[in-house]
Amino acid sequence: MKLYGTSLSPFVRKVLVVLAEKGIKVRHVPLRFHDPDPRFRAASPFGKIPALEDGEFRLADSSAIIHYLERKHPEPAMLPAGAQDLGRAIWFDEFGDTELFPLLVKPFVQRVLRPQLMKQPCDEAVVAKCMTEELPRPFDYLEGVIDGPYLVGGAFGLADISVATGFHNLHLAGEAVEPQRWPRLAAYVAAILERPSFQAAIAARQG
Ligand SMILES: N[C@@H](CCC(=O)N[C@@H](CS)C(=O)NCC(=O)O)C(=O)O
Repeated sequence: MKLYGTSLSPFVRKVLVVLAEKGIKVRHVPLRFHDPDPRFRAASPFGKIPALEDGEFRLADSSAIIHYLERKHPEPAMLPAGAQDLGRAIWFDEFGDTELFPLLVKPFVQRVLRPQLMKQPCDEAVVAKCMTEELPRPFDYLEGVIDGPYLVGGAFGLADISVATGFHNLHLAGEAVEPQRWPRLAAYVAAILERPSFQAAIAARQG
């Protein structure tokens, strides 16, 4: 099994965490999005990362890949069994991918990607607006729904992975959740990112 994509991507990190939790051996190819590698492009029609190759089978998209892995390697489960818990886990996955990620990545793009990869200056106004005006709304939401170590069904799973993954990029940009304002969220994120599977995914090759 081969996984394409640098571990700097929060979406690639989601899959790396699931692979580590399930103990699945993988060959990690840490390329960047839009890499011309033909095998990668065959697995990811739009050049996005992550993409998976499992024998002749190819699949793109972190959530699609995780659902595939869950069926193929059910233990330990990353998705809950009950209807309501499953619905909520899929909600948090979607929330992480579409509401949280575009905001958490902004400071990372400005402070890390622009100077290092694009050779462009950081726009600190974008970072300040994100931290003071844009992120507080999803942070308030999360502060209100966190009532234990895990988001859904009393067990670690996809919901936690999708919500927590982008916070590592926020940290790489030198920002973090203010513990005085969002104490539950700050403690939750710290504990999830400390898991061995997350630490292994963070340490995986960046390319
Ligand atoms: N929904 C996709 C999103 C993947 C994605 O947008 N990855 C970024 C890197 S973090 C990418 O490849 N961007 C290139 C592009 O948008 O064309 C997933 O969950 O895998």
